[in-house]
Amino acid sequence: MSRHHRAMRAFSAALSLPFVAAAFAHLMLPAPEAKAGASANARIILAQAMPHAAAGARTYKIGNLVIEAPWTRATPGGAKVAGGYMKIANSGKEPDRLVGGSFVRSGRFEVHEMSLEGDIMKMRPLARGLEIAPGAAVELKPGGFHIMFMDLKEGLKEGETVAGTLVFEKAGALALEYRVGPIGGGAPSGGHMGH
Ligand SMILES: [Cu+2]
Repeated sequence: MSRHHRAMRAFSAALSLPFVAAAFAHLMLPAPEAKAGASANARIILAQAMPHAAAGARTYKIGNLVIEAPWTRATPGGAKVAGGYMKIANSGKEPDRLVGGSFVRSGRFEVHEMSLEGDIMKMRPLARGLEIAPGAAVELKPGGFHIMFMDLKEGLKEGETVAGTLVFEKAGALALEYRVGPIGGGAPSGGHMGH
């Protein structure tokens, strides 16, 4: 079993199944506004309320990109991976791509996509990075596109801010801080909330 698979299992265990299902369902079902907006809007992933990140969220700008409310989650004891989330909007005329970055607490930084294969959520690195189309916004969120902080050197605690960078193909590098929200819905042991 690869290092990535182990990391993936640990990450999945940190999420509650109902939450993942809800987040994924949101990603798959276009909201009414998106349907009305014709094909030009088809690539826009609409923002979902993100209560963890709402208070004191920061917005960053670089070139034509606006990065809103970067956040991550507190890690259960010993976890070696965490997800990074934010909304990235591109007001320019050209596409740009999130191609890399860093996070001071982790050894590695990857940009991932998630998809449901059968009953199993799988995630994989995006080889060419994540495209942000002109005039569009992409939300990185649990159950969808996300940044994966791997080989964490130290756990993340709720209420902290942790520095990092994002690197865009055209806009360049941006320094930012992630707010650390609470451990996601599931039991700290990784068990599901089964009732
Ligand atoms: Cu991932």
